[in-house]
Amino acid sequence: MKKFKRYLVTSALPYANGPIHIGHLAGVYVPSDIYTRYLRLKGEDVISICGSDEHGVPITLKARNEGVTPQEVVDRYHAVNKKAFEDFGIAFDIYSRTSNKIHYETASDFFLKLYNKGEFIEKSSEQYYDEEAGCFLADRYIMGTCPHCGNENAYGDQCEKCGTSLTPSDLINPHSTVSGSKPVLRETLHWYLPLDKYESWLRKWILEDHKEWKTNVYGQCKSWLDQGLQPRAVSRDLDWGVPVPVKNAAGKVLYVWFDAPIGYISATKELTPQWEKYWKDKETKMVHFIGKDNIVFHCIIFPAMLKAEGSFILPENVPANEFLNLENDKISTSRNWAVWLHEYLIDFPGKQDVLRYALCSSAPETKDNDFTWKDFQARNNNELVAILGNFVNRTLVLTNNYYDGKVPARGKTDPNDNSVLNEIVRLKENVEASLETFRFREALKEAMNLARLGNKYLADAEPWKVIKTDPDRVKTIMNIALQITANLTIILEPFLPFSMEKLRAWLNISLMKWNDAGKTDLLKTGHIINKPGLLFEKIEDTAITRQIDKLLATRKANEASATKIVPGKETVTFDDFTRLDIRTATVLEAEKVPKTTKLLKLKIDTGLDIRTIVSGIAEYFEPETIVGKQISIVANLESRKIRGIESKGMILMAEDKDGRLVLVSPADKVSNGSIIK
Ligand code: B3M
Ligand code: ZN
Repeated sequence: MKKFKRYLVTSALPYANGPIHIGHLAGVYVPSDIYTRYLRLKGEDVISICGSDEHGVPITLKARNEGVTPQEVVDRYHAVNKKAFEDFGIAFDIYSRTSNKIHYETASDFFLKLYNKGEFIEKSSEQYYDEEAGCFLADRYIMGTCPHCGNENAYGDQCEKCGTSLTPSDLINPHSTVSGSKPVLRETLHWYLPLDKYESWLRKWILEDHKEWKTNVYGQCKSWLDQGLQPRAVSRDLDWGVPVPVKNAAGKVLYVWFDAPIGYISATKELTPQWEKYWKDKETKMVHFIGKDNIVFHCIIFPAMLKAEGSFILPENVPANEFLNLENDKISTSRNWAVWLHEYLIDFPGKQDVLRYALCSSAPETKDNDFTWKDFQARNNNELVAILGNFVNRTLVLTNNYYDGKVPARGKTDPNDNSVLNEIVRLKENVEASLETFRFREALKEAMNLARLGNKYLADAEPWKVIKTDPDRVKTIMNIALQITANLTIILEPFLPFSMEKLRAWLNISLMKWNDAGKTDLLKTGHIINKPGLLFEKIEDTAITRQIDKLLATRKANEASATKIVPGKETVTFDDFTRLDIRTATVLEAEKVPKTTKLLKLKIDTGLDIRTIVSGIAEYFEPETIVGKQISIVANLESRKIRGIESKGMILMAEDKDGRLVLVSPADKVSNGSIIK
């Protein structure tokens, strides 16, 4: 493996238009934090970069919906998200933002450099324009009917009902969400990065030189490349963003996906005057932590930008994760189907590590994965409490009880002791190998195996029994248990930073180096430890039930708002209405139409005559229950043949929002043939 002089770790810049949830944490920020903490422990020169992505249409949309400025939106969520990361120990060296002056300068300069090198194609095209609001419309600002499923609320870029991706010209009856008016096509000038020019270089760089990338990442890149790359616009007609820094570009800003990754560079500049060594020296290993929806931007577009610019290094790896689901359902901000970090901390104060642990244990590393509250509880109770907490507690309590907290000397060791001591090194190496290859679940499992080892060692050695017969032997046992505990404070530190800080305080030691792990004399004989508290507490069923109930309530609320009332129809004249002959009638006979599931053949008394009507209500009524009922009919509807039966008129039904049909009957019995008016 190539040795690097320093590391630059970036984590996707979250949009500052909403709070952070567990999906973000599991997919991007917990892994990047584990990796960074590990490198810091190794004493590497590493910086971890993140910040708010404050541009893009979702932010302007949110601002518009709330009637505030985009700046107010991003100020709010930048503060909220910065705090959430701090609260969860996601230890970035900087959490910057793309509305900073330094970012505007950096992004403008980057664009200008490419512009001056002639790297862009300038091209006019027709785009939708809102004449009433006087602005071009981003795809998201246009709504209309989906040509595939008829959803009347499809967006210009996607129909969220059937999932089809669209362009605005696909929409039937497009309208602007800004003014409601019908948009018109207008000529507009934009700058395009000719990705096709970089295709063969990208093919080699990714498909040949980076075969080690995760298969989900490699596969997505391959499929993009195999489809062939097209020039891509890097500017937009919008009034929120970094202005395009050339003449004739009034009202145009850099496309958010052009400026956002440059945000990594601006943030590094803001962090350190030595930023260039992180970005321009080939001995820096740059790693981008992202979610799967960001792969193309980080593996294809941004590298092409960097390549075009010419002076920057490229990422060595892009360990993107898949998505985390919540209780078997896609996490969704709009449906409030998520566990929000700030809410978690209200319900589980001080339990940041439990969530970090649960999310890392079931991180969506190779495929989408599911977070469930039951699993969260089991991880806590069966692993953190029963294995790690139990082992540490026994070790520290017994040391305090037997030796007043003084580390006893290790005497002669037996073969089992020796194999336990050797195992510490082996496990440390396993954790390391997994971390280096971005297999964080596996790394955590191996790290926990050290606690498992300690727990089993104590359970087998039973010092609490042996103390009565062979107190010298117990000194050796406890010394070994203490060495394991000290090792845990190193190898679990990247995963459980809050708990390991506590544990170090109880052991009365400071943070050691990664390469101290594996040593079996981390605690010297005679070193005094403190009295321990509880590392983890059992999480009771009631706490879990409360969370599940909260989600059930969300689901109910969503279902209620999803079942919409059918929109009102066009106005009709009174004459139109009186042309319908609606009157009361009584069902005399009813039978199923053979070989159909929905149709009933009804004989009814209309007051005018006895006639047959075929009605599609068999799923809702048994024939015998409907006989004798008084109903309402449209008596003058043109007769139709249905399944060979002449049907004269129509029975009036109310269709409930769940699709259920109910007969419309007069409130009191009236004579058949009474006019309904
Ligand atoms: N803000 C997209 C996202 O949060 C975007 C990441 C930018 S990273 C340069 O999914
Ligand atoms: Zn659709």
